[in-house]
Amino acid sequence: MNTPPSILSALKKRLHLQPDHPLAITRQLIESRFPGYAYHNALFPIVTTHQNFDSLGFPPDHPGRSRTDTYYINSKTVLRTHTSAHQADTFRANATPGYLISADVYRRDAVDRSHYPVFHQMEGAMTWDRTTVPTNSTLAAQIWADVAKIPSHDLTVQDPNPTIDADRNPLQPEHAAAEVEAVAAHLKRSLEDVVVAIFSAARAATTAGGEAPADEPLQIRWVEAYFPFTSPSWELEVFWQGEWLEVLGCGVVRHSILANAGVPSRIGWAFGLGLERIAMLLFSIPDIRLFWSEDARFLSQFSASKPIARFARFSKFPACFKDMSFWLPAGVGGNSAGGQVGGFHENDVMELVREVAGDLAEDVRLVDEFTHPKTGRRSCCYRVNYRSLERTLTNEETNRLHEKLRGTLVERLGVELR
Ligand code: FA5
Ligand code: MG
Repeated sequence: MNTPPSILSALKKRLHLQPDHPLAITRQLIESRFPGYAYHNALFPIVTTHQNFDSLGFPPDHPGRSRTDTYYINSKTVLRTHTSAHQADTFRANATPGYLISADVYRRDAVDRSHYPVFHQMEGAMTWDRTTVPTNSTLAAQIWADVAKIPSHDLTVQDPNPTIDADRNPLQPEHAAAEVEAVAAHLKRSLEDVVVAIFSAARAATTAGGEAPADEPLQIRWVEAYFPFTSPSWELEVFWQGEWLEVLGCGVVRHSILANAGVPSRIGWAFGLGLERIAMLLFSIPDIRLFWSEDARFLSQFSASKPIARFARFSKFPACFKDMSFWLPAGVGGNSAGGQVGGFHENDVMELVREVAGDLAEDVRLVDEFTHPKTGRRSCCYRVNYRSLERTLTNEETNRLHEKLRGTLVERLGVELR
């Protein structure tokens, strides 16, 4: 068990189901682009390691399984790290060819404006039955006919790679290239339709607070990706606030997953998107922590029954940067950002910051690390940016938080402060 109470208390929130919450509005807008699909929005967040990893073909030594990345309840039970944990069961039920699953997911991860340890994903999937094709047609032709039913758009999409690449993005041995080309086209067109719908709603959004509208032209691109449960696979990125922001991963479902789920004759696609990331684009919400705000100045700005309005920021409160430098315990080799060497992992620092400072920590960054030339010991320096979204923090308050954090690092990670 490595799940702190602050995380367990999020289980009952289910923000994606709270009426008028921006995540619920975003979910409903996306659902409206997938008519005829089944929507599952209340699946229980505690799943087995089999559901979350094995059923999807994660190898036994995959880093995603480690205690530094995943919240365990016990050795065989975790807080789901993605909505894909429900793929196998939903394919097995085989109730409708298409489905969407929206849910809260949990990950030990970085602390910054677009990462939070509890967030929400929407999974989508669509499959076709290869045994029910009329004799005068082919499955690929049938799928292309379905592609033609997706509303068209005139957006420029960067998609430079071939659908199939023998090394980087291989065809599965059970599939024919023509089928996969059609499935990939249906997948990409369906998701481009979502992004276009989100952006037209964002463009049309009224500006309540005099905030300058973010009217950069919409730019999106498909990049090759890897997931154990799809091949070929892609990620979709959107250009947002000067950077490419990854909004979803997707691909052609592995045949073995459908076969193990008792539907070996089906072929199709799946995707998993970050609802916060999409909602931030839709409403111009600048920081992922805001979704957890219970402040009426936040919540009252959203209504499912009114047109989309751009979020008007409360005044921006000052940031307060504080550094903490420490020696790793003797014998622990070192740290590279995001990695684990010996017994130390950066996510342990991230989590202690969340535990001590909660949502008052905006962002945590490794700013320096070095190895002492004589002793071989490693030193790290992390910079914490303290900022409240709701008020100005006093000096005493940030000092107290930072001192508490330093003490907690010593106590829990055995580091030596410098
Ligand atoms: C997955 O979780 C795959 N299950 C997606 C998938 C489904 C692929 C079906 C193929 C088929 P990934 O770890 O990249 O992939 O997460 C998916 C999306 O969740 C990301 O693109 C991002 O939008 C969002 N996301 C990931 N981590 C965080 C986080 N810490 N905070 C907020 N959003 C996040
Ligand atoms: Mg990803």
